[in-house]
Amino acid sequence: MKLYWFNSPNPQKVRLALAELGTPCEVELVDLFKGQNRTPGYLALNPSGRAPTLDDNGFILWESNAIVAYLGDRERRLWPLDARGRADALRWMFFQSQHVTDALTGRVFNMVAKAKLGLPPDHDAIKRSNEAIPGVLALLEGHLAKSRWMLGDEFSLVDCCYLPGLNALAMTHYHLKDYPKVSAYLANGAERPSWQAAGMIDFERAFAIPKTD
Ligand SMILES: N[C@@H](CCC(=O)N[C@@H](CS)C(=O)NCC(=O)O)C(=O)O
Repeated sequence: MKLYWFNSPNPQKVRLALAELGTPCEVELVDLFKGQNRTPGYLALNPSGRAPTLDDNGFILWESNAIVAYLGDRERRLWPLDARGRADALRWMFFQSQHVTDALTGRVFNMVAKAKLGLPPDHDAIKRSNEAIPGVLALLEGHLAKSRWMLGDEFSLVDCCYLPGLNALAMTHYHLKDYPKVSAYLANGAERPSWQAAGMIDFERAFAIPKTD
């Protein structure tokens, strides 16, 4: 199995899932900062030109949450295998990929990736993101008040889909402390051995941005 990845939130979901499952996988860097996601070779694998992409012995799959779901079905662990459990997992993964990503991206992309590239931030995008973030965080706060992990008492692969984005948001010095359950959820995720194994700590070091306000 081979994962084409970059150390950014969507590929990190898959690295976390692989680390949690203990599934051996070769990892090849697709350096987004160098445009390696736009080469003809990479586009032939993943026409969306984004990371991650998984190659499981010739089965090519892109879209991070689809890859995580595939790994859950393949390994049959940390993943519900009954119809309702799976629907619940997919519900939270679709919500993450649509609404959480929509809300967070303007802030994270402009304050983390663009800062790293030395590009000027799009302040309108940050403003729109700041307006959208409280809605999704309030929903997650309500859910996590009743549930230690996204699917209940036990960690699951769905958590691998939520933690990287929340971590990137924390790196923008967002006032996550106003959402104590979300903060605790992120802290608990970061304490798991998979965090280090997936290179999340390297990501934090590489993208550490100073607090300015
Ligand atoms: N919906 C896709 C989004 C993938 C995505 O946007 N990945 C980012 C890195 S976190 C990327 O490759 N960006 C490069 C680009 O958009 O050109 C997924 O979940 O895999």
